[in-house]
Amino acid sequence: MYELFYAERSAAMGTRVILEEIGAEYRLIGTDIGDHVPRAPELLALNPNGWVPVLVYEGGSMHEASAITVFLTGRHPEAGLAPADDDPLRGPFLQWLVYMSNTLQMAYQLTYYPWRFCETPDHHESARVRSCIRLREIWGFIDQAIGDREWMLGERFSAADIHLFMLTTWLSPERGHPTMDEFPNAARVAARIAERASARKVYG
Ligand SMILES: N[C@@H](CCC(=O)N[C@@H](CS)C(=O)NCC(=O)O)C(=O)O
Repeated sequence: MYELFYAERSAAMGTRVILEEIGAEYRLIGTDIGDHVPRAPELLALNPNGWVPVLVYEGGSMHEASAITVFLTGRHPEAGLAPADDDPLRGPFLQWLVYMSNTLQMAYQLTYYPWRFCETPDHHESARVRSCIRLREIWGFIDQAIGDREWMLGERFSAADIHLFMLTTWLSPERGHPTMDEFPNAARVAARIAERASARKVYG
């Protein structure tokens, strides 16, 4: 039985979709990650950064959504969510997971939490504007890489597609983010994930 520190609209929803795809037993631990809200001591004990997802498994715990995905898909290979180590698609699988977490998610962080990156509030607007441009660039790179292929890995569906879908749900027009209409290839992949029973259960 897994436990997942969880909040709506967060990266933890993507982890939950993966748990659903695997068919694993899990329990959600709802936690408040609102701006400037003190974090639950139980969350801070496992992730002093105070963010979700945090996955608790027998004998341990971990944070970082992409790492959790590699961990879970490796533990449950029968779910077919990740290419095996000797599959040539393993490289692109890891590449996209890391790219989404260290590049795409960072651009989102800058728009959602500008005070973490700016010395003074008068720089927040500049950070917001620049990070919206950055979001457009990064989604553009992803869209181009997908091209007319079915999934991020070409013909093979993987947990990377679930991450992509999860990250489309963070786009916020009121923050001036681009919309998925600008990235039809990525939008196509996301739409196919949205149809899956796992995603409907979590996001429905
Ligand atoms: N690098 C982390 C970031 C996760 C993250 O950004 N979580 C957000 C919700 S989507 C969060 O908990 N934000 C609250 C905070 O950063 O204080 C990961 O990939 O798991």
